[in-house]
Amino acid sequence: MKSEPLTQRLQAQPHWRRIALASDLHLGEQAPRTTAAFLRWLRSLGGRADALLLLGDVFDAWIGDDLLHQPDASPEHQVCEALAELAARDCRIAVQRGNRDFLLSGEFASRCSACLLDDPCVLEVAGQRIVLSHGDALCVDDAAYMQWRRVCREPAWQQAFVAQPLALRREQALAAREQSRAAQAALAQPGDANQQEAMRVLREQAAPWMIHGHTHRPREHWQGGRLRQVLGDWDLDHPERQRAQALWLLPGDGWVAVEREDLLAQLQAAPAAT
Ligand SMILES: [Mn+2]
Repeated sequence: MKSEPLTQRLQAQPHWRRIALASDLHLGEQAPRTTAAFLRWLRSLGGRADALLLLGDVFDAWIGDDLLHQPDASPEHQVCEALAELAARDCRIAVQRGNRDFLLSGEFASRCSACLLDDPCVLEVAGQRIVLSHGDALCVDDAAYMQWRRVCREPAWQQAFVAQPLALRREQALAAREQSRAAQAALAQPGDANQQEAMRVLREQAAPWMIHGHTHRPREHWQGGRLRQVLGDWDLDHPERQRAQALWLLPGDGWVAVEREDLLAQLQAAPAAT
């Protein structure tokens, strides 16, 4: 597995007027409705978005780019295809890796004409510096997770993992998901981002504004003139917790407007077939 150059600084083009952001879609075979809804949303963005920034956990699991070598119509293939189609309609696509799809790599990126964002990455738009992050690295209070994160981001660990047969990797990914579900269920309150850590990253990046996902707690946190804005996750597969939202950055002349868009009604109303 070759390591890919990651984008650390994303410079918005001067003509960009509408930038869409989303994260934590957790797409895959286990989420057919969410996947179909996301595909519909991607198709609706052509001509409406100048850029699409996906801040991690687009896929519920990603066991290696070579799964794209399989001749099938898997959700992964469909998403890549839809992203490539959107890119062909003049929408710049940037994808950051999350804690579920941290193995997204160069082949995925070139298949869908996307660039891969480092974490953190700084978006420069209309004179503003905005830190983009998945958000798992901010959960520093979870020592066990932070330890696992260090291990699985090691190139040697990743090379050994992807060297295994696909079927075996699938099993391991499933087991890891079950394990993480059990660990989450055992907690009174699932882990959240650490506010002090977020402020430290903002100071380090000389930026007043951060956008991240991962925690599934969409809201705005203000502290000392700095803003931490959290994206929501998507889920249209469980009737009791339907949700789908995007954040829009609307750059003007030296300023940026922000809009949260609830997509649920629009995506539920559309026919289920893609
Ligand atoms: Mn995550």
